[in-house]
Amino acid sequence: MYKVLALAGGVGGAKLVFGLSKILKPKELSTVVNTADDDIFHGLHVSPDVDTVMYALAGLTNKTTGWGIEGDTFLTLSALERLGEETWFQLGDLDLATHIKRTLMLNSGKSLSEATDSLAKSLGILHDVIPMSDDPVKTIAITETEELDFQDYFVRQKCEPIIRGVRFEGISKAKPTTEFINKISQSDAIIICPSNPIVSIPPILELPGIKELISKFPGKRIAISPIVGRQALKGPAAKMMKELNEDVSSIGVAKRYIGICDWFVIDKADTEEAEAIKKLGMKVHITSTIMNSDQEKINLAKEVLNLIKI
Ligand code: FO1
Repeated sequence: MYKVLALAGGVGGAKLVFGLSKILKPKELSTVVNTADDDIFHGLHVSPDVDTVMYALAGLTNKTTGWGIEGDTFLTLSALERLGEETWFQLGDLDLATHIKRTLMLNSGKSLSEATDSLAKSLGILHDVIPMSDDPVKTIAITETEELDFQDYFVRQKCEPIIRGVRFEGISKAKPTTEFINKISQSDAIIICPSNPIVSIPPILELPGIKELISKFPGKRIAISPIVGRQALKGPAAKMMKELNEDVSSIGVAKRYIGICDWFVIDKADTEEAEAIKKLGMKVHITSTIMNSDQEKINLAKEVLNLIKI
């Protein structure tokens, strides 16, 4: 069997990683996750995308939101609100345990990779989950009037401010994790998950040296579009692309992956975009990319894995 490295952000990426994990054995699948959305809430280090992927692999995901833990309660958050804390970022009681344990490990000198590995093992996850970097990288949304930390823009302000750009603070000094580099050299295929092409995948790709390694990668590189019918499957990707004057389509996403992608997977609804994407130097696979049920996640994972053999 072949070894696959998935690059993922939050909800969309986690869905495909779940599907892949139902087909590939633990040694055959590793996931490198965006950490530029990380932030500190109530003194705790929260890694939303890492947790979204971990909860998906552990079968714990809140099915309504795609993030957080199914059936979680928010008693601690209510108590914090009564004590005068800002509580716009919804941290559930069970979820808080993850952030407390992560913070304890980081405070005791463990790296984010070590803390993630330990949390994943405790949750019974067998497939590797690897943060993109152990160094701090922070996504900043540049709006018309101010610069906002990503979660402030995304959650508190519900992506309402118009953005003029994004930047990843600290990226030029951040090192990709050793595990990330090792997995690139050990893998037969790299899968760029259907995650936000403005804020989830770019921090991973823009870490020093990563784009170069992926552009020279000898195996198959496959990306899946998170845009279907000119709309994002989930989240603000389409709104962000529009505000940045990018083509809000699978073509627009493909343009971001020129030179680092051999196969680009689009939904049947976007069939007429295939020719334009081929002109960007990629082969195109057309299938159903919507992943509402577990079976749909597995089906898309199968389709993507079949491309490795072609
Ligand atoms: N997303 C929201 O829209 N609102 C929230 O209150 C929220 C809380 C939250 C807590 C833990 C966690 O792991 C994720 C959470 N998310 C929330 C999702 C998160 O903001 C985004 O999915 C990612 O940062 C973007 O990929």
